[in-house]
Amino acid sequence: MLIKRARAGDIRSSEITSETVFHERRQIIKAMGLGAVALGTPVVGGATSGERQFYTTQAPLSGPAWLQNKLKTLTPGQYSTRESATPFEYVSTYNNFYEFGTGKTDPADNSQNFVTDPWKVEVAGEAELTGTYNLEDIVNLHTLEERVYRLRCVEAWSMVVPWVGFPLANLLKRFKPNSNAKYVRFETLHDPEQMPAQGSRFAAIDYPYIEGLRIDEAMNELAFLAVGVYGNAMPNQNGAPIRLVVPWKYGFKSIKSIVKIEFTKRRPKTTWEISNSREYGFYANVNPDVDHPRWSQARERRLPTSIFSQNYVETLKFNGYAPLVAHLYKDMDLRKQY
Ligand SMILES: Nc1nc2c(c(=O)[nH]1)N[C@H]1C(S)=C(S)[C@@H](COP(=O)(O)O)O[C@H]1N2
Ligand SMILES: [Mo]
Repeated sequence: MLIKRARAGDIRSSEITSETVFHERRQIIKAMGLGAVALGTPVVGGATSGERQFYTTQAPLSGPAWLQNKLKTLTPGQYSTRESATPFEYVSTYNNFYEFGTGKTDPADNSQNFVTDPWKVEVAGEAELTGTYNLEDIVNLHTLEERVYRLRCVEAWSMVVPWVGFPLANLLKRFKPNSNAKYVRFETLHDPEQMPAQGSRFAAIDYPYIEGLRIDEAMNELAFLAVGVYGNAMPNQNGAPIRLVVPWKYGFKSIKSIVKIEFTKRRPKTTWEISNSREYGFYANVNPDVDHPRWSQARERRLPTSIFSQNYVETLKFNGYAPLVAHLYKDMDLRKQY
């Protein structure tokens, strides 16, 4: 069953990110008695000046009706960077989503018919409650907030993305993980009919895509489940209908199009670690002091770049989120546990 409807990917960025929109929203936020300082605290993620913005949309809301209703209640969240967001047209056309191809524009080109509604998520493993749930029932329990986070890819490019979603910890706690739950494992949909690269004998990585976090990492307030960007539903190429966002780790930890979340005793084997454990570790914390075997991680190209400027910026330890996450690794040698 395929229902044609306008997708976020169909909307021109000029309709979404106009200064007027920001300005109007700021007026509303100020009228609500929330100053820029209240919205921006604590200051993490690089820039310490500038006003924290609320990126909403004037374009028609996309996604299923239940999500559109929910998006109307979107509020600015804590922990947003004050750096300005990368324009929507870059966020939604420069992607890594190997299931739809390995070129940067392949995901946007090849995912437009990807069916993401209805969608079910299974919660399994070491917890009091487990089961399979409609995405709507999961999302409706949470308040949707906007988090403007830096996203640093291991390939040394970066963006700033206004995500829409809710803290991962709020979801996990509902299932009452038991004392054996030491890790959380995430799995992407496996459906070679819809995701052509999954059926290829020459696939770059094993499918389904798997990621994982230690339980204390997963419970950190920055770990986020996103169902949208720029005040609207998640474009398919960005991991619709629900994806993880772990802003202090390299982008590959932020697994897309999640169908299963499992509490485990043992550290899960994750996709990029399986593919090449010398180059990609389980922790994958952003770290300018530990180079990738084939390139430096000391700086990054901040999108948008141009042929005239690669727009290099310095890479920050834990991608600028050290005040909120460095304690998780205080007894670890980050050169060995990369
Ligand atoms: N299932 C799945 N999740 C994935 C990937 C992927 O190929 N498949 N790529 C990862 C990588 S390497 C990055 S940098 C981010 C990119 O997210 P974006 O396209 O929304 O910027 O998604 C991550 N999540
Ligand atoms: Mo990445």
